[in-house]
Amino acid sequence: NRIGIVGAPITIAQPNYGVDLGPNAIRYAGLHKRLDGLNVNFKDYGNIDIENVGTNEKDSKTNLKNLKEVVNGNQKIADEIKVIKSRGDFPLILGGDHSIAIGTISGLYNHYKDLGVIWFDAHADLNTGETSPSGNIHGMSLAASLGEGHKDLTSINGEGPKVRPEHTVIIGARSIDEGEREFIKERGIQVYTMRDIEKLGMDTVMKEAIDYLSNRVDGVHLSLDVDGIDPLHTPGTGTPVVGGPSYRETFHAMSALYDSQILTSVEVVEVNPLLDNKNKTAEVAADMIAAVFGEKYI
Ligand code: DIR
Ligand code: MN
Ligand code: MN
Ligand code: MN
Repeated sequence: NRIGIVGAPITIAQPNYGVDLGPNAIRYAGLHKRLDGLNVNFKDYGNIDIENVGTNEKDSKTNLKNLKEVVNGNQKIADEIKVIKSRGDFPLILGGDHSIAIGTISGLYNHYKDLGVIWFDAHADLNTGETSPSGNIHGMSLAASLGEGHKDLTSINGEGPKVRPEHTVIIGARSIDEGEREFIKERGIQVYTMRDIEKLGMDTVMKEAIDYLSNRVDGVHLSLDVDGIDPLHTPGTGTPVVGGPSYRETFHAMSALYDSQILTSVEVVEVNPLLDNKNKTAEVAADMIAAVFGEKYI
C-alpha cells in the first residue's frame, strides 16, 4: 500500500534546537526521488504545525522540561497518524526529536490488537520524571508508550500503556541510565546492546528480533533514532554516543526488516541539520529509509 509521509517537527523535548528542521533536511536529501526509484507509491502530507515554544528549565515538581508543549505537539501527531491510518496508508514519520514516538504510537494504538516496537537507538528512552538525569522528554518516550511516567504523557489517545514490554525490542543501546536498567530488568524488555551485536552479529540480531516479534504482534513500528548509528556517519544529532553500529550494519538491519515484511509503520528521529556538516545525517537517514522500503546494493 501507499506510504503516507508526514513531518513531526518537535524540538523542545531535547536541549538542541534545530531538530524541527529534520523533516525538511531528510526531504532535501532526496527522499522522494529515492522512493520513486523504488517504484513505491507515496504521498507526502507535509509537516504538522508544531509550536516549539519552550525553555531549558526543569519544572521543580515534575522534573520535566516543557511538558505541556510536548503533550500538545504529540496530541497533534497522534491525530494526524490516525488520519493517515484511516486512509489506509503506511505511516512514515520524519522527526523531530524522539518524544514524537509518544504521539505516533498513541495514534497507531487503536489500529492493532498488539503493536510491536523496534527501538533502534543508542539510548533506551525509558526514563521518567523520577529517574531522568536531564528532564528531557525525548529520553522518556518509550517509557511513556509502555504506560510509565507523567499521566499527561501516558494518556494521549486513551489512558495507560500503548505497547507491552514483551512486544518491545531495543537495538543498539550503549548509554543506559541506572533507572532505565532497572526498568528493563523488571519489565522484561528485549535489549540488544552493542555488546550483543558484536557477539552475535547484526544479521543474527535482526533474525532473532524479527522471530521474537512476529509470533506475538499484529503490527510492528520501527522507531529509528539516528543517534543509534555510529556518530562517525551521523554527526548531526544532539546526543551522539560513540561506538554504534556502522552504516553498513544499520543498512543491513533495515534490509532485513524489509525482507521480513514485518513493519507496518516507520519513524526516523533526531536529525538536527544545525549540528551537521553538509546535511550528512539526513543523507544517511534517507539511505536507511530507502533500505527499509527495499533498496539494495547491487
Ligand atoms: C538520557 C539521554 N538518557 C536522558 N537520552 C537520549 O536524558 O534521558 N535519548 N538522548 O535519545
Ligand atoms: Mn531516542
Ligand atoms: Mn538516542
Ligand atoms: Mn501478545
